[in-house]
Amino acid sequence: MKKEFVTRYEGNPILTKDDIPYKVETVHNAGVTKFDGRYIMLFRSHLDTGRSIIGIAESEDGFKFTARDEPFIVPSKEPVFSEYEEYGVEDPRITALDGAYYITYSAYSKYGVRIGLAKTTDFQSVERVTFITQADYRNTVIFPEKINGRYVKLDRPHSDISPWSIWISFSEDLRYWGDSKLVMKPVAYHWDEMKIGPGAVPIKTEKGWLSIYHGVFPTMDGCVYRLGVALHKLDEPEVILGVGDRWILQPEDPWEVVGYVHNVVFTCGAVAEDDGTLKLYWGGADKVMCAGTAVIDELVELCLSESREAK
Ligand code: M1P
Repeated sequence: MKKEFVTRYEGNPILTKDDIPYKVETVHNAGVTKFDGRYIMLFRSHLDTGRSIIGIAESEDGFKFTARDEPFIVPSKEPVFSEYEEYGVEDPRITALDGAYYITYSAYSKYGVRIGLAKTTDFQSVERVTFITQADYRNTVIFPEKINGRYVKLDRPHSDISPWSIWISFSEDLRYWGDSKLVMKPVAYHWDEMKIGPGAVPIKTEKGWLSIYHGVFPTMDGCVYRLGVALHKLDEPEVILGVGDRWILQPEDPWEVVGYVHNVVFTCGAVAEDDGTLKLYWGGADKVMCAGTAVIDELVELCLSESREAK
């Protein structure tokens, strides 16, 4: 039997709408980081308007989370931000960088979806920085350190000509981004053939930056969202060293197969531990939060020894 790369936590799902002190319809697609010796989770929730907000939960062990009484990020009332967040804020990713925590999130409005950047140092208050893309971008992750003096991000612009792919961009100041390049594409008749998107903030390993991404396959019964891995060169992250040919996680548990959107596992966060494992967090069927563990070296090895082409 082939190896399972991710071991699911036996207490899944770890957070659901029943655990939230205010009324929400879903709890999913959460960014997670460690802060002050604790795990902090920023999770997306649909309201019964169909629009989303971002809540916050905390944990001692990375599995049992308690949600705070109030959401953490809701659509802004401030000029400029209010215009582009009117339809909701979604899918936060958290990057620890320069002594602060930067949060990228999808901002929805009548103009489309673009990526907002927010910042916190204490997870008590949060300030908007700026928007770092125009419309039709989703799934932005910022690397946790500067590389060759520049900040680096991965994201996924929409395209009708080419399958939706992962791009890299660079910045001197986190505000203005450029030197953009496509780094990875879906592969035809493969589990990720329809579209791919960056998932968790890349994890630094001796052999490269490990990126956990999602890939989508269209079927007659709707799309299936799975997770896979890619390895970027440490000092040239635009170079992909390998992309695991096999997925590492697919919808299998009942709450991953059936939910708000069926057949979805979708990650916005993973936390690397000192023992060489990582905790992986994913939304199940856009409705609940799940967690599991994986061995970092095994994921790196999958990228290097069973690689499919990157583009
Ligand atoms: O419903 C599955 C996912 O669909 C979208 O992801 P993507 O843009 O990559 O297709 C997002 O709405 C995401 O939040 C959702 O989990």
